[in-house]
This record gives sequence, structure tokens and C-alpha cells, in this order.
Amino acid sequence: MNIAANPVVEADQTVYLKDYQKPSFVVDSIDLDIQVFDDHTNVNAKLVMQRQTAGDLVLLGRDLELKSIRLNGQVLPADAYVVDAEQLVISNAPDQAVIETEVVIHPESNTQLEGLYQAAGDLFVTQNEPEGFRKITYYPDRPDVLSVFTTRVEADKKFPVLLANGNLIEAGETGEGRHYTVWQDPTKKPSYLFACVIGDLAVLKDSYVTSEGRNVALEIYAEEKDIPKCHIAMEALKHSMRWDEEHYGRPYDLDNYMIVATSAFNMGAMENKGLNIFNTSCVLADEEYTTDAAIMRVQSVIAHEYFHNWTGNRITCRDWFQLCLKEGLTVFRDQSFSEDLQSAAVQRIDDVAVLKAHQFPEDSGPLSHPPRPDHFVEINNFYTATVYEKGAEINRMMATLLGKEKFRAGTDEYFKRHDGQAVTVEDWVAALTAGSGVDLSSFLIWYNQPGTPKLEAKGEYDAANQTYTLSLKQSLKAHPKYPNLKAVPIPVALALFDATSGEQLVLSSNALVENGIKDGVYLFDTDTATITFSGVKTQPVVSLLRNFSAPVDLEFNYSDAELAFLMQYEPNGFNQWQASQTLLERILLNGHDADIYVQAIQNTLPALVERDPLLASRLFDVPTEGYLGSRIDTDYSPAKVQEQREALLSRVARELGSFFKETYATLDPDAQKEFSQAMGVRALKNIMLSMMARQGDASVFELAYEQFSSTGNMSERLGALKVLVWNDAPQAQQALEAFYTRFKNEALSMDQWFMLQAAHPKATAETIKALTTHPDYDLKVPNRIRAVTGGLNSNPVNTWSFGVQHIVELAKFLDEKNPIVGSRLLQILSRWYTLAEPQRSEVKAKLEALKPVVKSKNVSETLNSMLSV
Ligand code: B3K
Ligand code: ZN
Repeated sequence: MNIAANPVVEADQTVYLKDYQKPSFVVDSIDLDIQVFDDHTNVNAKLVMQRQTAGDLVLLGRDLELKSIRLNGQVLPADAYVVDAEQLVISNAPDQAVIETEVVIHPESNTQLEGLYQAAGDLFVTQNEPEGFRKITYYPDRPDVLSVFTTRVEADKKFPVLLANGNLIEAGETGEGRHYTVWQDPTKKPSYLFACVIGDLAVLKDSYVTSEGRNVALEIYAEEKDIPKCHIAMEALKHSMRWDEEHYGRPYDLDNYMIVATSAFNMGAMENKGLNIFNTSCVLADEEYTTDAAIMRVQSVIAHEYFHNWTGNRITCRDWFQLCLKEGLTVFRDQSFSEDLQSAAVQRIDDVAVLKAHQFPEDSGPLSHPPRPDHFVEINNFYTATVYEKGAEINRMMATLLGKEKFRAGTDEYFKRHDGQAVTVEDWVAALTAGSGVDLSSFLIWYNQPGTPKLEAKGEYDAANQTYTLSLKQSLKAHPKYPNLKAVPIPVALALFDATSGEQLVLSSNALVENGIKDGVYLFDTDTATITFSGVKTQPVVSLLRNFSAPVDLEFNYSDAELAFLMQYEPNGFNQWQASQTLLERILLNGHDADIYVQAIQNTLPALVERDPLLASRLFDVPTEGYLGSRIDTDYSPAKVQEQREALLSRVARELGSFFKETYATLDPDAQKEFSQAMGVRALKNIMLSMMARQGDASVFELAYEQFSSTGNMSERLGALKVLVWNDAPQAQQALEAFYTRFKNEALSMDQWFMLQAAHPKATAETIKALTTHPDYDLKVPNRIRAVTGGLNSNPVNTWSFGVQHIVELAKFLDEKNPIVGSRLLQILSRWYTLAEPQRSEVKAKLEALKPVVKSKNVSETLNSMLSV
């Protein structure tokens, strides 16, 4: 692959990490006054600034109508400053400068959902990370400028709720049917954490007493009808608050914590200080309206945003190159929280599945970048799987290596050193090192390099000498923008098993010490290494990279029989799943025989279904067509992959046919005590229903229709609807209509209805057209757009044929209206160059044709990178 210089995005638009400079002025305090009217909003700001280094006074601002500007009380003459589309610069400013500005903005016509925008008729919200605040007022809008915010919000009384960060210090009326509130946030914060909300919302209230005895008022704001769907989020919030005290010693620091739900939001949620704003999809949870997966996601996103209060807000990023400092650490924390909430093994399965399905392909294609990139054009393009998920894996590797106590000593040191500061990845690793007493500096290499390291391993047993030798080799694909790639430290968790009994072999401490293995983990940090175990009496089976101890692509010379062995005998569910996925990849991509797999499934699953339904539901996972496609670098034929996968599924359906049929009838989610196990039973029911449908037994449609209509649970209802619709069952249309009638006023349920139809295996361009011209399709609501593209994208055969046109048209439309979402959607096509001809050239031509048309930095940067292969 040749990633050439970028021809369209001009060099001067690229920002480099090496050019970082401290801001010349800091802001001690800001007083903001935001007055919302139907057709405009006035924003008045008073900034008390102080010089800290030589240089101009720079205020960033975009799409602002400047009405007046004063410096230290005097109107600033026009020749005393220079203003353009991005900034306002005052040269020769005095060391103490009080700047007062008046600007007009238009949230009512802001379709980009960044800055202050009207999210619905009766709701205005903000989204300021990373660079939205400059669309509200002139300000040094960068994360290393921390200030005390006092905010006055004024609007018509038809908006009874007026919120901003911090404590409410005043409220009153201004006449003419208008009212106001004043909020003061005692903690210094960067502007990207500023938020305000103006709307007509109902509220769910609760409270929490911290370990320090602080009584915190908890409030979740949503539409009146959705308040009953906020209880799971509220419980998750209290749980997160306790968890952070117990696991990291971090209590909450304000007297209130507010969450506001909106249906118009570009991503999942935002951690604004004390006033989180959430996509409804990440806060509303109710088994009647949302799926089990959505309920789990709500709990993890609530935790994620709450954990940001310490990792992100109290300690923030010096610049946006350091994004993974807060995101990688916070994802690692929310994953650990979710592991405690449900089964640790299943949570790890789900997290690794996401990593491999999204981050691995990203890191092997034209959008590959290090977790901490060293340049970008548009920072919004870097809220990626690499920054978030690979960032989390780096922290997990360090935590694995340190063990619980030392990792905690390291994080304690981090909070002690840097509370109230804007810091870098180096600061984080240095604090962990100092606190734990273990030098972790080599992990910085992980932050600075792109690409998934390949880990090649070979095992050899020498029966005569009773030794087992493991040779390891690591390598990285060259990247033109990041030369000088180095070997990274790879913690390899491993265990040896007796091939006959299935028992784990106990290795003497001598053998462990000689090989540098601690707590079952070997740190491999050179290009190659060999480790030899002695006293191994019989040929062992090795389990490598247990719990996915490092984000690497492992190639090990397992036999298929050894993988089947691990599927059955590994005591850890994650490792069982990992073995089955490796075996399946060989069957589906390399033509290995499926007999061994089918046998292993038959041996393992019936007992597991009884013992641990949730884990059992994951052990039925067969890698998706999308994932399998991402493992193919040239001459990729989506249809061939589909054919292979379908053949395997049909075989499993046939060979386990009677098991599925009998078990389906006995599965009862209501008999489970734990939510997570009930969720497992529901997942199993749906798997079995679709397996039965594969056998062509028409009576299954009656069972499905019965499940569809008799349940009050969305996962069961959707699982059954999917079987009916995807198989074009006689009851399909009736079921779709019944679903629509029942849920038409429930946006999140309707998103599922759109998605399920877009994902129909036999969908056509007409299907997509019918969905996108449906009266309930709405281009202003990213969730609805993503419902259709997400459904489409779950089927690569469709995506790469008629789907390309839909995605390209959307990218073009969103380039102007909502470039953040447009750029993200376009990335669905980033692996176009792997396709077999003629598809490859056809898709390429469509992408090329888009190039002269798009204008936003977001979409252009993505498109240029995509076409640079
Ligand atoms: N920090 C926000 C992401 C903001 C994305 C801006 N395009 C959500 C989160 O990671 O918690
Ligand atoms: Zn985050």
C-alpha cells in the first residue's frame, strides 16, 4: 500500500503534534450570558485573561456574528484586531486583559449538531468536544485553557428547564414571558466541557452519598413519556459512583450530577462537567422498548461518562493529539466495570469482538493511525476505534503486567500528581511508573505507532528431553507516514494443558523464573524470543494470549484438533471462545474441514447451555461476513464469503437440529435470577429459532410468530421478527405492521424496525429507497440514518453492490449538513481496494467522483486517505 501525500487537503490545514505551543494567555474566569430567541441567540461573554508567554491574544471563533468587542472596558477599534473565519487576533494586548464580546448565533438552523443547537422543537443542547465552543463565543477553545465558568441562560418560559454546569446560584423572570437561571461551576474546566440545556423536559430524581459524605442530587432529564425508561440508567449511575470509589478511590466532587437525553446527537454521549448530554439510545433502557444489548450499552455508557469525571475532566488532555489519554483509560475503566456487572469472560468476548471487527480493519487499511497520532486535519475524524479501543488495550496490558495493587498505586500517583491539569500520554505513563515502581516507558511505543503487530508463534515438544519450546516473533507492516517502527512490549498470557486429561499443567517456579513468566504472563519485548519449559512429561496443548492479553494478530501453529481441545477444556470462557473463533476462521477462509468444529460444539454446548446460558450464546458465534471480509486483503469476493458461511451455518443447523428444537421449547428466560443469564437465555432462544428456520421447517414460523406476539421483551420480539422477515415468512408483513402500530411513537424501537429491514439478506436498492422515503425516516436524526446504514452494512454483499450508492449519496448530503456523521459513514467503504474486480474499480470510480464535490475538512480528509492506497 502506498499512502501518498494528500493532494486536496492543503498542507497548511494539517496540524502537527510537534508544533504544540503553550497558549500565550490563560483565562481566569468567564461570565457567559446566553439568551435564546426563536430565530437567533445572543451570547455575551466576559473573559478575564492573563498573559503567560509572549505572543498574540488569540480567540477562536467560527460562524459567529460579532456585534461588539471591548478590551479593558474600551470599545476595541477595528484596526486593533484581525478577524477571519476561524479566529480573532489581538496583537499587542496588555498582560491583563478583560475581553467582552457580544455575538449572535443561530442554533435553530445548526444542522451540524456541534456548538449550541436546536435538537428538537422544544430542546436546545450543546456539544462542544472537541471544538464546538468556538461556535458559541470567541474563546481560546483548546483543552489546555482551564477556567471558572459562570453561566446565565435566558429563554422563553415555554422552555421551563434552563441548565448549565455547576451549582444553581440564581433564578428569576425578566418580563415578556421570559425567565433565566445563573449557574456557577466551582471547578476549573476547559471549554469543551461546557454545556447548557434549554428545553421542556421531565426529570427523574435520586440522590447518592459519596464515601466522603457529600450528598449528591442526581437528575435525569428526558421527555415525560420516557421517564419510566430512565431507572436502569439511574441505578447504573449510582453503581458507577460506588465502583469508582472502591476501585480507584475517586469520589464525586460536586453537589449535583445531571444527565439530559436527546434524540438528535452525533454520537453516544458527552461527559460535560456535572451535566452530561446523552443520545437517548445510551440512556433510555426498558426491556419492552429496547434490546438487551442496548440495556448493557446504556449501563456501560453511563459508567463511561461518569468515569470521565476523573479521567478526562479533573485531569484533561493538553492537546487533542492526547485524546486516547482520556478515552483509552476511560474505556478500560468502563470495560472493567461491565466485567463486574455481568460475566467477565463474556464482557471480554464482546470487547475483543468489537476490537477485531472495527479496530483491526481500521489499523490495516488507509485510515490506520497510532492511538496518539502526530498529525491531523480534522480532529473529529480521530474519535476512532484505534484511539478508544486500542487505547484501552494499552492500559489493559499495563494493568495486566502490574497486577491489581501496583496498578492502583500507579493510578493513585497519577491523580495525585495531575489533578486539575491538562497533561500528556507521557505524563500518564510516568505517573504509573513512579507509583508502581515498574518501568513502563516502553509502552509509549504502542501509543506512537500504527498497525496491529503480528505475533507469530511456534511450539515444539521434545519427548526425549521432556522440554517444550515456544518461539515468538513480532513484526509490523511498514507505514509510509510512520517510519522506524519498533518492537513493542507484548504481554503473552499462557498456560499448558495435559492433552489427555485436559488438566492445566502446574509448572515449577523454577521453570517460570527461568522463562521470566510472572502470574502466567511472559513479557515479549524483542523482535524474537524463545522460551523453553522443562519437565514436561507429555505433549502439552498450549493456550496462548489468554484473555487476549495484547491487541496483536496471533498466528500459532495449533492443529485444528488442539483448537477444538481448547474449546472444550480451557477453564476460561473467553479462551474457549477465542479457540472457536480461530478454528472457524480457518474453516471459513482457509477451507479447513468443519468436522472437528461441529464435533466440539456438540461436545461442549449442551452442558454449557444448562450451566451458563450467556457464555453458551457467545460460543455459538460464527464470525460475521464483515469480519471475515476484513481478513482478506486482495480479490475479496463478499459473495464467496457469504456462501462459505451460509454453508457452515446450514450444516450446524442440520447436525444439531433436534438439539435446537428440543432446547428451544425448554428455554425460559423468566426462570433465571440474574438479568445477564436471562439475557443469555433470550439470545439462545433467538439463535435456536433462526437455526430451526434454516432447516426449512415451516412450523418454525408459527413458533416465531407466537414468540413475537406473546412477549413483552424487545430482544425476544425482535429475534422472532427477524426470523419472519429475513425468511419472507407468510406472517412477515403482518408482524412488521403490528410492530409499527405498537411502537411508532418510540424512536429507539423504530430504529430497530428500520435496521432489521435494511439488514434483510435479500434487500435491494428498492428496499433502501422504501425505507429512506418512509415518512418516519429523518435525515436530521443521526440515529435514524445509522439504523439504515447499520442494517445495510451488516450484509457486505449488499453493502458493496447497491449499498455503495446509498452511502456515497449520504456522504455528499452530510458533507454540508452534518460532516461529522458524513465522514463516519463514508468509512464503511474504506476497504474498497481489497475487492475483486470489477467491483473494485466501480467503487473507486464512485469515490473519485465524490472528491471534487465535498467541501468539509471531515469528509475530505477521510476521502483522501481512503483513496491514497
Ligand atoms: N468524549 C465524547 C466524544 C466526543 C466526540 C466528538 N466528536 C464521548 C465520550 O467518549 O465519552
Ligand atoms: Zn469517552
